[in-house]
Amino acid sequence: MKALIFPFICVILLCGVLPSHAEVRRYKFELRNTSYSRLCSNKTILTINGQFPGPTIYARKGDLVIVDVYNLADHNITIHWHGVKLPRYPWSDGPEYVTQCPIRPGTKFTQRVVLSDEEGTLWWHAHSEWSRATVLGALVVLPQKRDDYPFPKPHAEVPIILGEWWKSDVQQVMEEFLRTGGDPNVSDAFLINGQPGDLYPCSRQDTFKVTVEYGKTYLFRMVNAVMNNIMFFEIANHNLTVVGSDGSYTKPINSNYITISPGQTIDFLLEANQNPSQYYIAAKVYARAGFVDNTTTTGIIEYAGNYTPPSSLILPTFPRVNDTLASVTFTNQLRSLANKRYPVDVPLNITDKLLFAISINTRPCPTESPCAGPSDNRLLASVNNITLVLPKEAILQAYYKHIGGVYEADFPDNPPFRYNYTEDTVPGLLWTPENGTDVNVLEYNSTVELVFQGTNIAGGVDHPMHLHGYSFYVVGSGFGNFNRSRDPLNYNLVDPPLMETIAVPRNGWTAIRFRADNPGVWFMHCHFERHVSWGMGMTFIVKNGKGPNAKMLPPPPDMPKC
Ligand SMILES: *[C@@H]1O[C@H](CO)[C@@H](O)[C@H](O)[C@H]1NC(C)=O
Ligand SMILES: *[C@@H]1O[C@H](CO)[C@@H](O)[C@H](O)[C@H]1NC(C)=O
Ligand SMILES: *[C@@H]1O[C@H](CO)[C@@H](O)[C@H](O)[C@H]1NC(C)=O
Ligand SMILES: *[C@@H]1O[C@H](CO)[C@@H](O)[C@H](O)[C@H]1NC(C)=O
Ligand SMILES: *[C@@H]1O[C@H](CO)[C@@H](O)[C@H](O)[C@H]1NC(C)=O
Ligand SMILES: *[C@@H]1O[C@H](CO)[C@@H](O)[C@H](O)[C@H]1NC(C)=O
Ligand SMILES: *[C@@H]1O[C@H](CO)[C@@H](O)[C@H](O)[C@H]1NC(C)=O
Ligand SMILES: *[C@@H]1O[C@H](CO)[C@@H](O)[C@H](O)[C@H]1NC(C)=O
Ligand SMILES: *[C@@H]1O[C@H](CO)[C@@H](O)[C@H](O)[C@H]1NC(C)=O
Ligand SMILES: *[C@@H]1O[C@H](CO)[C@@H](O)[C@H](O)[C@H]1NC(C)=O
Ligand SMILES: *[C@@H]1O[C@H](CO)[C@@H](O)[C@H](O)[C@H]1NC(C)=O
Ligand SMILES: *[C@@H]1O[C@H](CO)[C@@H](O)[C@H](O)[C@H]1NC(C)=O
Ligand SMILES: [Cu+2]
Repeated sequence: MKALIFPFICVILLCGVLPSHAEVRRYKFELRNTSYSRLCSNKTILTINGQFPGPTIYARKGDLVIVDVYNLADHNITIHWHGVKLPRYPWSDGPEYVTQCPIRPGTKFTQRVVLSDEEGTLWWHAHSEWSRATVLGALVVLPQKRDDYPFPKPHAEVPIILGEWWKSDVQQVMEEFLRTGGDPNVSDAFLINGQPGDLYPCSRQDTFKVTVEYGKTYLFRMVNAVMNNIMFFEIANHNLTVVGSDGSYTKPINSNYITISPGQTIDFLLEANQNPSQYYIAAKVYARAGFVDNTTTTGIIEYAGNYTPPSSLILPTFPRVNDTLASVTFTNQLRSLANKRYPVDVPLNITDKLLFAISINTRPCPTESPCAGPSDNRLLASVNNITLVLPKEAILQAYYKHIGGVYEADFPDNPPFRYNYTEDTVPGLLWTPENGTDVNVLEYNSTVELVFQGTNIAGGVDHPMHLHGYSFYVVGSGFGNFNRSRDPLNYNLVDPPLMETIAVPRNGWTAIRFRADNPGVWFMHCHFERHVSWGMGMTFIVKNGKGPNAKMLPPPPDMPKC
């Protein structure tokens, strides 16, 4: 899809926010019911402009992207610009009932996607129930015109979007597990750029293929848009050089596999340096709990030139499905460039020290309802023992217009009760959380250290935690319980990676730091869709600071209403 591009002239609302080199790019998104055939069966899915994956948005660093979102389907929708900070402008951020009411069928919302320091690969996706399964696409932020990449210019760029497919309607999959209290049905396939690949039925002829020339280097921009799984990714016979993640460059990492969390993006270089032939690109799950789709999605790298194609392609050897060490080892290698051109700015003087315990929980089922969770309980999730219940009004509107009764401003800085979070068997008295719509209020410019502490309530799993409105430095991580006197001594304050999604290891912890200099209302949640549906999320309100450039901008006139 072609965007309309025009130079930036101080448009309504955003004067003074955008740099003078910025361009304005305008896209039209139409949400529609679209018929798609995968795995030998047809179904209707929600798409943007009939495309799956949806259209890629291209922009340069600092541009303003305006997207006119028309809802032509019969389902509520919101769109989130994943990894875009939207300085002082949370109105476009998208999470349903946190920053906005849904765009209802037959209505339109014009979203202003204000880019600032992001550079690299980001993405956009629906942020309403489970519709992000099919409503998503890449958002590529190129360097400014006068700038180069901090690595040799690639011959071409290849988007790779990992996805997940259910033969059933995803809305029904969601409604069913929320009704029964159990786990959602396991998906039927993983996808590379919308295609399951050779190893699934009725899929071979549409397998994603990319042609490469021997001796050339390619930039792959990979997004993990999978709903419920961290993925391992490999290309047979080739090593990969990771150069970026989450819209920020990294020191190069040479590796034969990648671990990528849902929500995360990874940019890597591929040098076409093997015998001209065809090779599998492949992805499969990393997971510690059972009940996972253990299948492998594939695409193909096809060297240009004359050769006899192999009769069958060899799959790369993956780490074992439950190989936590392989998963964590890859993620722990990520480092910022931290040089003169790309400096780091890690907060050193911390004003707010937060510890958030993130748990899967259970609650006894009322006798009358079906109950598919463990021992007659339903599954839930929580942050600091609070299961998020979304309000009927958006929190941002309530905050801006001082409407009471929508949320409470008392989200705790620490778990309400200290216990051995990662104990083999956490006492049953601790398993059932409280309901709440609570926000944690941060002063403008406060410097925050947030430690995510995984717990072993109802079984420990990894949690890919995502913060809206900010990137954060990942300064430390480990297994077991975070120790405030010992663990900070091992922090990386020199070149920590700048991320917006980070997988907290199973029964472990991860420490992040950021400066609260983006006033607004910002969601923070696990990017496993089943976990956020169970309530693993909370909201930060960052107050306005002094001076005109430290205050939230006013809402646009067409903000959807509840
Ligand atoms: C799917 O729909 C197409 C077009 O309507 C039709 O040709 C095809 O036979 C259908 N496939 C299945 C498996 O139902
Ligand atoms: C869209 O698809 C859903 C699911 O198949 C169906 O229930 C609904 O009636 C369709 N709506 C329209 C407007 O076609
Ligand atoms: C989920 O799986 C169960 C068992 O295979 C099946 O009976 C049910 O119809 C599935 N639900 C959906 C929404 O596909
Ligand atoms: C990949 O890297 C490993 C070590 O980093 C090296 O041993 C191996 O030979 C490399 N493989 C290729 C195909 O370059
Ligand atoms: C997953 O599949 C691999 C082969 O691809 C097999 O070796 C392994 O045992 C399977 N694991 C589970 C948990 O089913
Ligand atoms: C991983 O799974 C294999 C069998 O598939 C099992 O032998 C092994 O103990 C598991 N590893 C861990 C760390 O659970
Ligand atoms: C740390 O921040 C506090 C609060 O902003 C300030 O009072 C203090 O002077 C700072 N300390 C250093 C060493 O910068
Ligand atoms: C917490 O539980 C783990 C696992 O059972 C155990 O290894 C550890 O020693 C316990 N920690 C404390 C402080 O009791
Ligand atoms: C969570 O809150 C409930 C209700 O107050 C309490 O019973 C439970 O023990 C708490 N759990 C934890 C881990 O704090
Ligand atoms: C918590 O909220 C859910 C969803 O709104 C509701 O169904 C449930 O009854 C509430 N539970 C308690 C204990 O208040
Ligand atoms: C925020 O803190 C930074 C670093 O201490 C300082 O340079 C800046 O002036 C502060 N901004 C405001 C608006 O207080
Ligand atoms: C769509 O959103 C409106 C506004 O919040 C709400 O009243 C309505 O119940 C939603 N519809 C569905 C089907 O969730
Ligand atoms: Cu989670």
